[in-house]
Amino acid sequence: MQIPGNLRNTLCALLATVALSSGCNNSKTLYNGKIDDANVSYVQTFDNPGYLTSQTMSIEKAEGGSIDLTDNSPYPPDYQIDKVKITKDGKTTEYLSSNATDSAIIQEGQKKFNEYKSRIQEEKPKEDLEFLRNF
Ligand SMILES: [Ca+2]
Repeated sequence: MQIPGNLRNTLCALLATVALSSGCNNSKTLYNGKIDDANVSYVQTFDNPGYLTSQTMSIEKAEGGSIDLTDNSPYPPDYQIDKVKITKDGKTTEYLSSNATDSAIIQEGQKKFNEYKSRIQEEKPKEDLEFLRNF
């Protein structure tokens, strides 16, 4: 079949767009809700074959301030925090595990990550049961 040049270019651009968007990282929200007085979200991102590439726990306190705890996992994910982002008083500071001077912050961030991860494991089934009952 002969396809005119212009149409072919359009089709190629369209296919490239589809290929590009399907090749983009996917993210999955494992939790998005309230734990005590904090809004918490736990999101994992995956590359195209479906390998976990990073996960971030974001915790925002009602009285102000938020933290993002990110595990930029090598394969397989190690669940060890690599980045802590602290936002308070309108300022954001990032701390990295690769930076030796940031180790106290990374350690504390790891504690929070573990703490909120187990809180999510407790809260999520309760919330889902509630949802199911009221469905
Ligand atoms: Ca890691």
